[in-house]
Amino acid sequence: AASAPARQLDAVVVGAGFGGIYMLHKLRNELGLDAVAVDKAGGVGGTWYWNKYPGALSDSEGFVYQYSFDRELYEQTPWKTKFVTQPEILTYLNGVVDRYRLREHILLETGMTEAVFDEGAGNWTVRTDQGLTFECRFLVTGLGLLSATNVPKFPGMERFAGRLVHTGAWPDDLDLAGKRVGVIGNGSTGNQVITATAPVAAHLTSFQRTPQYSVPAGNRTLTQQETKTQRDNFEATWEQVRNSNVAMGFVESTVETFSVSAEERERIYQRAWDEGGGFRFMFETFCDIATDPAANEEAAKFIRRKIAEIVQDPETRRKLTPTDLYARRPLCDSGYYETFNRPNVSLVNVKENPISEVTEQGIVTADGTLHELDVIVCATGFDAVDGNYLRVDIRGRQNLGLREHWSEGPTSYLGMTTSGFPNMFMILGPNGPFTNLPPSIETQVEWIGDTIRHIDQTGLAWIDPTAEAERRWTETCEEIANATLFPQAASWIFGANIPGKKRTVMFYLGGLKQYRSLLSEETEIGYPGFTAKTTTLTSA
Ligand code: FAD
Ligand code: NA7
Repeated sequence: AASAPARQLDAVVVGAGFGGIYMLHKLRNELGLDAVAVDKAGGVGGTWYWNKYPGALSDSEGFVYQYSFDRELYEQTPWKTKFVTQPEILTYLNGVVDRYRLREHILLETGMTEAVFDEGAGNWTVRTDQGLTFECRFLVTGLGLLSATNVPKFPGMERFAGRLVHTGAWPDDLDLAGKRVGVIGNGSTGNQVITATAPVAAHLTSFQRTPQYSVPAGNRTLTQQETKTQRDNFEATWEQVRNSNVAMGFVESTVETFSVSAEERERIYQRAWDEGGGFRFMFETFCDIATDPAANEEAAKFIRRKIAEIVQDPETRRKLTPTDLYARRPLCDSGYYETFNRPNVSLVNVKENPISEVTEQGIVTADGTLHELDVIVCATGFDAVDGNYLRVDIRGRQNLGLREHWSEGPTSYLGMTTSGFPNMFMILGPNGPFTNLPPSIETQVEWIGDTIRHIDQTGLAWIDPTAEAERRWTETCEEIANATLFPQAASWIFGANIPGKKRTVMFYLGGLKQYRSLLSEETEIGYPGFTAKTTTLTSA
């Protein structure tokens, strides 16, 4: 079919979340390139546009869950509480878009469907579901690592007469007050939805597959003095963040669990429990919870004791108590376990009593019970990291499809590039850092910006990571992951949450400090992991 002529640009950014917004600013306002961003969403904000479910809250503390590239922006950011709510983050990101005059360069409700690299011309041709075509030298994808929703398939789902929603595509018009609500899933998201919804719902049923370890978030209003101190400490904060592992804004512990007495250990756990925060509990208390099974069990036991103290009904307590490793993304909550003491909340263990079907009225479990519901909330997570990449057609050199290239699992060089796909840069691509994300996003956007500048200034047509560099990076990520307990827990961090998905390493667990140093080395040595093509060569 005839289509509109292609629009010529220097760069196309796909996605308008934390990553895409900063990238567009970098390309347009700092590098002076002609660039647009497209997003299939109806607004900017990415994660914070889509996840409008009740209780949606960051689990990074606000003072580090924002950009740091502009001190004035940092000083104006109006976080009121320690952790920040979805509406506040969405407002913030919209403010950023306006501050840097990016809005007119972002095409919303526009999904990229296809991107094809022409080796002779050194160009990407990008097509969208709105019939638009762009030709550009640089393609930057910020498709989101927790963005492609995972909707479970139960027989009869289409028959359900009420509303069936996924937390990552939350509708604007859904009010759960007075409703009979079923929540499938109890990860970070389910934990938040359940806690926020139980007080307003007529009845809430949690359909739980695996019990989770969670500690209090300890969310609270910040005093004026605290806000002032945070702003005054701008430089020290970001210096510390960039030189830490998880980039959460606290100093990670170097103390081994069994190097202190049992009483001291209890005191340290208790202090972390009272202060709040999942990452603090796992990484600020002791240095070996994520690596040493005995240390892990010691921390797990403390949380189990807390669950036993909180949950009144013995059977509910049994179902809520995890027995496996404490080795998923650490959760924190605003009264999750307490919620199960409410008379209007019930808990179904779907491992013992699986969901057999969905009917017009609700969910039927294997024991024959019909749980009558008005709303089914799927808090069932995401096809993480590569999910959105596999939902589009990206073709590199020699017409190689990204889906084929990643048939054994997603790989990259440095979390941002992949061999055979020249001048394509992924923000939070596979095997990028596992941290509080804005500082990693900034690190990547800045490296991508520098690399694009390098390509332009040295007269190159494109650069492409070598297959060898990519293989080595994958091995590095595997080695680091295997030195931790994380691969032993079935979670999205390794692609274990999606039926049929191959379990592979999907993150660089070496920490932000080390990651940044590897990126600097790559640039300083002159991009040894890449092959380059000069503009004078034209043959494909
Ligand atoms: P996203 O914000 O996911 O944006 C990706 C965008 O790409 C989306 O808007 C999507 O519509 C668009 N897109 C995808 N495919 C296409 C396509 N083919 N065409 C056009 N557009 C497309 N991280 C933390 O560090 N701390 C937290 O506390 C935290 N809390 C979270 C809470 C929730 C509920 C979720 C889901 C995630 C959370 N995260 C958190 C992770 C969060 O995703 C990142 O912090 C960050 O927002 C990612 O930004 P991004 O721009 O990379 O991706
Ligand atoms: P998660 O952490 O992947 O949690 C998904 C939850 O849904 C988890 O409890 C799953 O159980 C459950 N689940 C998934 N599929 C099913 C089916 N088919 N039946 C029953 N239960 C199911 O996603 P979240 O959205 O909570 O969090 C993802 C990240 O986003 C989080 O770390 C934050 O950074 C924000 P399982 O444990 O797999 O047995």
